[in-house]
Amino acid sequence: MTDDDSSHENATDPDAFETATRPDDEQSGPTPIRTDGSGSDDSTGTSDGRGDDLDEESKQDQLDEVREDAEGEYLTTDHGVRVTDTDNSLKASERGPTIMDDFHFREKMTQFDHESIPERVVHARGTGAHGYFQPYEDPDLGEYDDISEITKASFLQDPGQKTPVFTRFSTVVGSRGSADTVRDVRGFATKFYTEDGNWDLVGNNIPVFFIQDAMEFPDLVHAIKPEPDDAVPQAASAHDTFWDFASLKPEITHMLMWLLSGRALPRAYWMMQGFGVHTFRFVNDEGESRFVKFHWTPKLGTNQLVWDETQKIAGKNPDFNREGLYDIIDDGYEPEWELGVQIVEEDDADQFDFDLLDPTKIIPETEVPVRPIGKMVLNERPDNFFAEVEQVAFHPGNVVPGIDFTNDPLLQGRLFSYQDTQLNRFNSANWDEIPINRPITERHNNQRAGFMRQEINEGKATYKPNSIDGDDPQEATEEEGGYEHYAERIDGKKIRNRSESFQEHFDQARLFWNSMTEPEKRHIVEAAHFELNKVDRMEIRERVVYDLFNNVDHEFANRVAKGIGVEPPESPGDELSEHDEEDPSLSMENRTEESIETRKIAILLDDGFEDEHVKRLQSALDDAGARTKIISKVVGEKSGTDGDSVDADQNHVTATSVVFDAIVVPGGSDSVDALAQQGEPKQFIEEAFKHHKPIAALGDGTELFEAVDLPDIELAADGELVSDAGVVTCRNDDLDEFITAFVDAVAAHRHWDRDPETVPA
Ligand code: HDD
Repeated sequence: MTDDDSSHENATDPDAFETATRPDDEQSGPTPIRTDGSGSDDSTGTSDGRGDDLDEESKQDQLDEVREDAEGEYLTTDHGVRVTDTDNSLKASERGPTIMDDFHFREKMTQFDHESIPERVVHARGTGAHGYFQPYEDPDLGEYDDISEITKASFLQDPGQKTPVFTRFSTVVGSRGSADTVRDVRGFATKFYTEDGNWDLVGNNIPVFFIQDAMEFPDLVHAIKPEPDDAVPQAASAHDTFWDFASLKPEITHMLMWLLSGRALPRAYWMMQGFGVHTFRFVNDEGESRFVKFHWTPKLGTNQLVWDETQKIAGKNPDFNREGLYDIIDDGYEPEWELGVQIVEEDDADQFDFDLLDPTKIIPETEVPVRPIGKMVLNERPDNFFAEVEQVAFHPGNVVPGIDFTNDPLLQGRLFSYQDTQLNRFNSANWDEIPINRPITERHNNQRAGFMRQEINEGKATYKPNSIDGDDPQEATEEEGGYEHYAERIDGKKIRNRSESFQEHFDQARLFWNSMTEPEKRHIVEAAHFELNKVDRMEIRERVVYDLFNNVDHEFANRVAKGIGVEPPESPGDELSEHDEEDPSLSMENRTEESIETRKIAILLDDGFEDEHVKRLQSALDDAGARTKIISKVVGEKSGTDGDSVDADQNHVTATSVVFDAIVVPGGSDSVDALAQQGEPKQFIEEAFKHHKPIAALGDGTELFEAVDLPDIELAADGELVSDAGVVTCRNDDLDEFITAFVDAVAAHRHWDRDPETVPA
């Protein structure tokens, strides 16, 4: 509660803003915050200007003012002079030297020489899209009736209002040109262009972090980036310096468990969760604060790739996740996430056996449920990658009234680092004027100079107080939308150390391990084998097993040790707490969804396929929102047994099983015979099987499955449909039954109940 409660009394009353006036001058008060970017002198603006005229398109309308379309236009210099020839430099005689008069050459070359900016020191590789956020009509807030009871953030109040957003997804470690499918954390950063200014939720797809204090961030990043002497390896944690650092930092253990799991190999950006990671504060207009954790939950489930597959995709299509996002938006699908919050009363903060300010800890959902409060939809790709995705600049310090910080020492350090890093990237404090970073709300202050200043501020006085310009721009009161920091009481001595409450490091790592299914545990163990076998120094491998993993789970430590040449520890670690708690929300297997929307399905065929099979499959899968591609030896027209034809979209030179979610082989003896003569279709099937993907065959297509190695799988005999561990085969004419079984298998995403160990693909 702030000292002056009365200062909050009008904050939820929209009319309060309409009548908000400067304290000393009833008549000439500042125009209330506007949202249409059209200037403060528009007295026809609706009501208080705080939302009535803000909608999904507001940011796009603003960007339209700077969009440029060259269609049908003349080529000009940067200064607007039309150009007659852009291929030949101006020379003194036909074979003579280029001369200084050639302003077009100099300009073209200078622009080119300067067209790269420093890549982000972390999260360099990414992609982004526009969309909107919309609060839910009736969020399930548990004991609270209304969201205004917990936060005054105005963009969260009205279910009728859509707030424009721009979201950038990224990997962390790799350079700008590195592959998308590496084992890494994914960044999940959203800029909300709210009526109260920009809020940046700069999170990750993993809810905890490696370290507890921002002071350690440069060390962490130096350790995980390519090693300094040879700049190897690119975009990978599997090397000595990272594991050396990790082995000496027990607080990293919880994060390692997530990093070694399928979470670090998301199938798609729209199939991963997002987390604000830190505990933040919600503040209501009574000035009351509650702790909050932010969660993004994807509508299509949280799904992963498998390791062998990711490595192959990195070669076949290094842009897999980037391109995938734009492909589905182009296809008309609008990826969606639910925003949820975990809310903890200030008085309850001490009830947990960990510190809410420790970013290596989650609040288990078994203890505090996630309350859904709204949704985000991404529906528009950028027009220009550089202008939008590269130049978007996030900053956790960008908050709006109703959202505040806590003393999490990692968050506190971030509040400095992001502003600083943007100065390095843009070489100017005016990076906030770049169109993608500008708020929709108006900006008025006395910062009016610096490199690349865009705005032209009128007036003489660039200081406060001033009498020359009527002391404008004015400070706002809290009721007028001014940001008031939560008045947290702080008592204590200045001290450089780590709180006692931050000292327990293994309980939640164990909770994570306990909550995994056996296939998920196997994934973690195999990932640890890969990572640690890449570490040359044996003492580092030993420290990871003995000092970290053996304090999580003894059996886990043993399984890892056996695969990396380390003597398995005889007894559990000294710091192991043998709790057997689980949290089902941690397992990705509990987070798949029924829908097959956006899944990519390959139909393998050749001339002589069963027309009916292909027609029915294409229309059923299309109706369910999946995307099908026909793959054949040669692209172009393929004819069916009944005289119909289809066009093969891709051949085996460019198509590979790893970029598909599922595979189906229709019947038709000529088609199946042709496929059986080729190596690639068989490799397609075996590889998809090895990666636990749904595969299906109809009629004669089943014979192709018989010709490959699918260990312990039952295939359909005459007149049957068999669905065994995601392998669906059918030898009867009931196409409906087959399609239902196949769609179910695709919805399950991956089938872990197979043993593909012996399959060589
Ligand atoms: Fe950070 C970028 C997420 C800790 C310093 N961070 C960056 C991005 C994301 C995160 C998603 C990319 C934003 C974009 O797409 O442009 N960072 C996190 C999360 C953290 C975290 C979830 C822990 C909870 N970061 C963190 C710390 C520091 C930084 C402790 C330094 C004290 N992060 C940066 C940075 C970056 C950045 C160096 C690089 C590019 C940028 O900021 O804009 O300032």
